[in-house]
Amino acid sequence: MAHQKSAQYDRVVRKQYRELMDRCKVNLDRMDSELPPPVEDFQDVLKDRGVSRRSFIKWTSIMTGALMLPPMFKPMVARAAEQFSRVPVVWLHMAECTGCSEALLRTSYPNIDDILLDTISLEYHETLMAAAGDQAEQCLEKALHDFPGKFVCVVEGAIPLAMGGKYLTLGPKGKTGLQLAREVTSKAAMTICIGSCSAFGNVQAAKPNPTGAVGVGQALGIETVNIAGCPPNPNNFVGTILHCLMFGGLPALDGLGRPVWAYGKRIHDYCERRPHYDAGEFVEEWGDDGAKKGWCLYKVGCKGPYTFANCGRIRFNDAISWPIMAGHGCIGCTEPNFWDTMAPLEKPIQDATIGGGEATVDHIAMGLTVATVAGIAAHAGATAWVHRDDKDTANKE
Ligand code: FSX
Ligand code: SF4
Ligand code: F3S
Repeated sequence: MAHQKSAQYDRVVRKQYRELMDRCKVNLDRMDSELPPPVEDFQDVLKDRGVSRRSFIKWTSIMTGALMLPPMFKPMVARAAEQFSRVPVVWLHMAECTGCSEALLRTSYPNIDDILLDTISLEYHETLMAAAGDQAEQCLEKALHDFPGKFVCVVEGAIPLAMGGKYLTLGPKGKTGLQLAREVTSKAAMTICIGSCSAFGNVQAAKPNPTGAVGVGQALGIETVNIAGCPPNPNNFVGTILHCLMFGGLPALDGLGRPVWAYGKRIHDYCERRPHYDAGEFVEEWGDDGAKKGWCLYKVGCKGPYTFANCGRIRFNDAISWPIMAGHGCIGCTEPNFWDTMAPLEKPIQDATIGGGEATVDHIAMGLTVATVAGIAAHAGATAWVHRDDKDTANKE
């Protein structure tokens, strides 16, 4: 009986993937004809940077897996990567430390994600652009004029609301962050919040929050795609744009606006120290024998069991390491209010039970994976995100 059910499930999933594949091809063809022409050919850029064909193919495998797609989608990921630099992007800075831009755009040596981010068509980026003052404002006006309803608005940082938003003013006309964000996001095809400040308020909204900072979605009353993390993993931003190019719509999002493919499971589910947790082997205090043996960091405050993100799976800095591998517990940086509720505690959260809940939580996580497939299928039918008319459909699904 169980065997029959599983065979039936396999058939349904295979059929969904085949249909997705067809839609993906159609969508990529359409993107090819609709996006602005590339400044440079992507394959030439890879060659100039010394990236071999083999490395590129390896990257497509990793990215396909990260997006929770089967290997048959590798050529589609490669095609979407070639279109990546043609997506017009307007990048706004609100209240933040610019760590998100640093994490995304500065690396010691480039991998494919970095090259994609280097070649991204940044029409406006306050930190990186050479222009200042009136000139910078003109760049923004030009981008809004040239790509109405077709650019991606990326927002970094929270929006202060106290005193009518005057804790943050920008540009020669002294617009508040609130005014600027409202003006630009209302003309964008979609708004991506990069980092937990932009997504949830984060550091700027930590108690006592004198500036009244909140996340972009809350400040503007709009739906946003939240690439959470302080800073977020560049891979999750790149993968989300690739997904939009491939399927013509947003990936399935969780209740906090985070793409399920990247934030659908807990840090605890991907952690290499998990066998020690299951065996009851814990670091009791910093520097003890357990710490030297790489045991579980739960008792010294790891918040991995309460934090949803894929850090342990994709790691940082060309997959070299991630916080728990480096020896410190997760501080919950992809979750709302983590500076107030999780980061300062170097012990487990009181009253939070995880032991008896494993089966339930893992069951939910598995359900989310299936929801990803269903979500992609729904979005794939939602037509192109580059069209202003489609914004509502894409954002609501
Ligand atoms: Fe926030 Fe990003 Fe943390 Fe900093 O810009 S998510 S404080 S890493 O830089 O906004
Ligand atoms: Fe890993 Fe932290 Fe979970 Fe321990 S509690 S297994 S260190 S995520
Ligand atoms: Fe943040 Fe925890 Fe990952 S602190 S970077 S979510 S391991």
